[in-house]
Amino acid sequence: MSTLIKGGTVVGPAGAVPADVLIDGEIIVALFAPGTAPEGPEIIDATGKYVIPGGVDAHTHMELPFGGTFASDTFDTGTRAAAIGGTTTIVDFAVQRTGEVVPDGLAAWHGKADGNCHIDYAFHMILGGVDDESLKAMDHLVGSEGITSFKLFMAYPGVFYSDDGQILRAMQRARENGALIMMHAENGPAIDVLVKQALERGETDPIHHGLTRPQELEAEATSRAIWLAAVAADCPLYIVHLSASKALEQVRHARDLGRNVFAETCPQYLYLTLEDQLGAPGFEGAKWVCSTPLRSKHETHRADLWQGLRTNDLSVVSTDHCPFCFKDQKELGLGDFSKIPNGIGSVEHRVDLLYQGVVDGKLSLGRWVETIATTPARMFGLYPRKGVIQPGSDADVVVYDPHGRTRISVETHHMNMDHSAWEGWEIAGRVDTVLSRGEVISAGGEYTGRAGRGRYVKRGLSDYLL
Ligand code: DUC
Ligand code: ZN
Ligand code: ZN
Ligand code: ZN
Repeated sequence: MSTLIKGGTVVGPAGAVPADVLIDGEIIVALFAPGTAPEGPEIIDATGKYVIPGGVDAHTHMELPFGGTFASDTFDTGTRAAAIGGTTTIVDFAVQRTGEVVPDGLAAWHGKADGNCHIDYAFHMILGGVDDESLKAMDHLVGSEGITSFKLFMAYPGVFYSDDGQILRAMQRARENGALIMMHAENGPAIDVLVKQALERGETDPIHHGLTRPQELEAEATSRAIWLAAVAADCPLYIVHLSASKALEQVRHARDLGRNVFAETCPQYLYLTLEDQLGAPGFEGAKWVCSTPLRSKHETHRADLWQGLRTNDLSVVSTDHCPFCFKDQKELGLGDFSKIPNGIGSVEHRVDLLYQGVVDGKLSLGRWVETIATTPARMFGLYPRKGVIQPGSDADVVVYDPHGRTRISVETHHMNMDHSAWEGWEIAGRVDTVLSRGEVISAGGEYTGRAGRGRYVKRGLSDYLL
């Protein structure tokens, strides 16, 4: 079956051009100057709208085990919400839990995801312990499983944490097998000291989560990761969920030196602040507990992050979608902020939230598409199958209405969460129609996809490997 998306403006990193997009089956087969396409195919009218590659969210955590509970979105609920919000591929983090072997962690993740996803999905692997066995498993994942990126944690001693020696070994191995190392860059042992001291002073409210994770400890870990990667023969390094000006400075400096260092930020750091959390009554601030934490509006973070996106010192916007309900989940931290599960859920809103940046004059149209779709696809070995509208690519396409508006609320969102960190936000733009591999799965607010239609995608090596 063939479909023509007609009358719209196709947007990619290089800018916007009026064109009609012809899809045959699951694949984009041609672009035509307006009005020059052959007659016959089914028409999707995109007049007055943007036609963009489906979003690629390279950082999600469906069902992540954390602090004695699990992230509240399953692969079913989470990928459905993603799809409705214009994201057609996620890269989720499979987890090797500490004490578990990598293949068991991976099998468990396929067990959660396979047959349940509404859109295509791929995995990174969190290494919960770096040793001879996991390093060997890393080679196997890169060579045979389509998993070409590995996340390590400098935070959370005793849980996911790797020490500097383990990090160096994993980086050296990545340099050999072509993988990318993703880093949660916060100095965990130092944070643990601050947390303990705060609790001893009786400071138990959610706000102390952020206050005990100062940006200096993010910057220090970011810098340390950058230098460890240098020692590992310039292993490519990707800093996840970068939140703060001083950490960005480290990345910018490394990139100015020509180092193969990349970073992502997330919508919450571009828009939300510590003061949003402070303003919430009582324990409600727990809704904004995430790591890295939200930063103060009185400092330069948000403006610096937007600038970093423009200058490409920040290459990607992912959500770090890690939803927990308030009831029974966030509430685990009543009386002790350190027991609040860390995470905010936004997988449904990333495309819209970043379009608001275009409207606000903070991001160009081309850069919008590049940071939410094209670069994540290239960074994580999904390109040109994903992240671009060109002949031969999967027909993952979003028709985006720049004149529409989106209101975010727990009443209307599709994520499995009993609250929204973005409650009441009114933003410009609206996802109109979503195609995943040629199939219309969402149109005009009506969802027609189904669980199980999403396929596991084996990824190649990063385009950014040198
Ligand atoms: N880091 C993440 O990337 N996600 C959730 C929690 C965390 O610390
Ligand atoms: Zn295998
Ligand atoms: Zn992290
Ligand atoms: Zn994460």
